[in-house]
Amino acid sequence: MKIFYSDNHRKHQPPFEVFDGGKRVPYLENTDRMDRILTALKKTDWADLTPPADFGLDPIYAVHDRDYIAFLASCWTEWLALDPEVAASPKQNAFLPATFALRRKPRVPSTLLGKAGYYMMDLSACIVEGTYEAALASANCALSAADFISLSTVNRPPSSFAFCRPPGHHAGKDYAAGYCFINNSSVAANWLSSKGKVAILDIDYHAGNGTQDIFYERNDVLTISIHGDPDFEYPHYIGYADETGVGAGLGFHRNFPLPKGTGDEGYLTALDEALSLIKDFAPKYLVLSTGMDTFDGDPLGKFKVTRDGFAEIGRRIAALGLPTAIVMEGGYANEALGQNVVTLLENFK
Ligand code: SP5
Ligand code: ZN
Repeated sequence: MKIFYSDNHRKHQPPFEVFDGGKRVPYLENTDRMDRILTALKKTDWADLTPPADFGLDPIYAVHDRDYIAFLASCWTEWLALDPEVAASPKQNAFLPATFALRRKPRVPSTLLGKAGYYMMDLSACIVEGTYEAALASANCALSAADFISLSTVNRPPSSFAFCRPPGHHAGKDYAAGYCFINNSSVAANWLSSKGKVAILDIDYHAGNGTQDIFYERNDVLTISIHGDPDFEYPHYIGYADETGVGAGLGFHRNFPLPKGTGDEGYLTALDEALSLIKDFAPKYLVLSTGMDTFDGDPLGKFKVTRDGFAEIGRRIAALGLPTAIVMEGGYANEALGQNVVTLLENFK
C-alpha cells in the first residue's frame, strides 16, 4: 500500500495544551503517536512509505481563507517579536489566544492576539515555530494520497494512506481547532471533486466540524461523521443529527452522534447506515477521515470499540469497492495505536 509520510511533522511539538478548567497538560497529539504507527507499519510486508509531492498553496487556498493561512504562516514570528519572555524560552511556549470571537460576525482585528481569537476555536490547536511547515507537509500527504488513487490503474479499486500529522478534520475554512490547522481530508476531497463526486466518511471519535463547515453548502461532496454526541463531547456546538446541509448542500451532510460507552455493535449499526447513504450517493472517490480515538480506553474518548471492531469497520468500508484515500486524524491510546491502524489498513491493501 502506498503510504505518504513526511518527517516534517516533527517540527510541530507544542509543549502543552490546555484542558477543561484551564489545566495545562502535555500535548496529546504528539510525535510518539507517529512513531508507534511507523513501527507497526514497518513490521508488515506491504507498507510502501513514500514522501509526499509538493502541490503548492493553490489546493489549500481552494478550501481555506488566504488571510487565515497567512496568519498560520506568520503568527509565531510575530509573537516572538511581541513578547520578549516568549522569545527568551520559545520551547516552553505555545501560541494560544485568551479571548475568543464567540457568537459574533466580528471584523478581523489588525493585531496578532485579536486575530488569534478570530482564527482559533479552542486551546488545543497550539502553534509553535514549525507548525505551519508541518501542516503543509501533512496536507501534501493527503493530496498525494488523493492523486495516487485518481491515477492508479490497478484492476481493483485503489487505496492509499495519507499518514498525516497534524490531523485536519477540526480545521475550518478560517479557523484552527482540536490539534488541526489545515483540513487535510477536505483539501484532498476538494481536489478530487474536480474529477467526480466524492464522499468523506469521518470515523474519528470527534465530530468532523471543520469538514462539515467546509462542504455544508455543496452537493458534490457528501460528508458523513460518526462520533461522540457533541452534547457531552468536544466540539460541543456542532455535529448534531439535525444538521444535514443548507441550500444546494441540503441532504448532503449527515451526523451520527452516539452515546458514551458505544461498543462494536452500536458503532457498526451506525456505520452500516452511513455506508448505505454513501452507496446511494454513488461517489467516484471515498476519503476516509480515520481517527482511532473510538478505541476502548483512549484518553480522549468514551467509546469502547475493540481491535476486532476496527477489523470489521475496515472490512465493511472496503466492501464499498471505492477508490479510497485513507487520511490519518486522531487516536491517543499510543501503545495500541500502531496495531489499530495496521488492523484497519489491512483491509485495503
Ligand atoms: C483530531 C482530534 O482527535 N482532535 C481532538 C481534540 C480534542 N480536544 C479536546 C479538548 C477537551 C479535553 N477534555 C479532556 C478530558 C480528558 N479526561
Ligand atoms: Zn478525535
